[in-house]
Amino acid sequence: MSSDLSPIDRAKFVAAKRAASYVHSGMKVGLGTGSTAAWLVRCLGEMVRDEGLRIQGVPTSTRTAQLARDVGIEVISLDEAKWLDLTIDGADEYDVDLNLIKGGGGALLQEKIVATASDQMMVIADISKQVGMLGAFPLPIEVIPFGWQTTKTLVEETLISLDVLGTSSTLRMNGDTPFVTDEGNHILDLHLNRIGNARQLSLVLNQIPGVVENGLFIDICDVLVIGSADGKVEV
Ligand code: ABF
Repeated sequence: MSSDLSPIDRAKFVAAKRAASYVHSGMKVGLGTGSTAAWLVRCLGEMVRDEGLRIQGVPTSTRTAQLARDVGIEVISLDEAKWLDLTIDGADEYDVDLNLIKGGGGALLQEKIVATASDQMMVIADISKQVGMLGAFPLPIEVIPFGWQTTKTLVEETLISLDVLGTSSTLRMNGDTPFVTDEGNHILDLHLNRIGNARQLSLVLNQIPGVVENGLFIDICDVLVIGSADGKVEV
């Protein structure tokens, strides 16, 4: 599966492959979204097909649900699962404390709900996602469409009051129209550069009416599996 991969895909693949080795029959597994998580789903699909792995997967997006079904994984809803043994997902950034920025793929809301409903969350990533301080990657926040421009103004005023560097935000677009999440919401990407106090920022953002959730994952990730292009994996 990995012979013709680009260096970056090889790094993602080896991280995903290692993470898949932690999955055993009988487990209920949260399935992340994004290109790294897609490698995981394909690896698990191979294990279902070739090794008789029996798992139930709770996808974090419609595209992951489709891929999981395509590769033969039994898909159930979070309400059917109620609680999960393990969620494995990608990230846009991670720091030394295992705090994350997620949501570049637009699925942060389901990703956060599913990860929080799991005994353990494992993040798979290539080494390029590692940062000293979160914030170089624009922080996604999911907002309801009603009054989104007012919400955007409130978010920017809040950032100014917190003295967060860089205060601009942009509405994520899909061509000529606003990007729409699986929940029917929009995404604002906050260009902050550095997030000094991620915990505080996360709490404050979620208090703004119109904000549904933000892409800071604080104290949610338990384990990092980092892949490199040379095939090495660090856990
Ligand atoms: C999801 O996919 C996200 O939360 C994150 O935004 C993104 C990472 O994508 P990729 O694995 O393609 O780099 O996990």
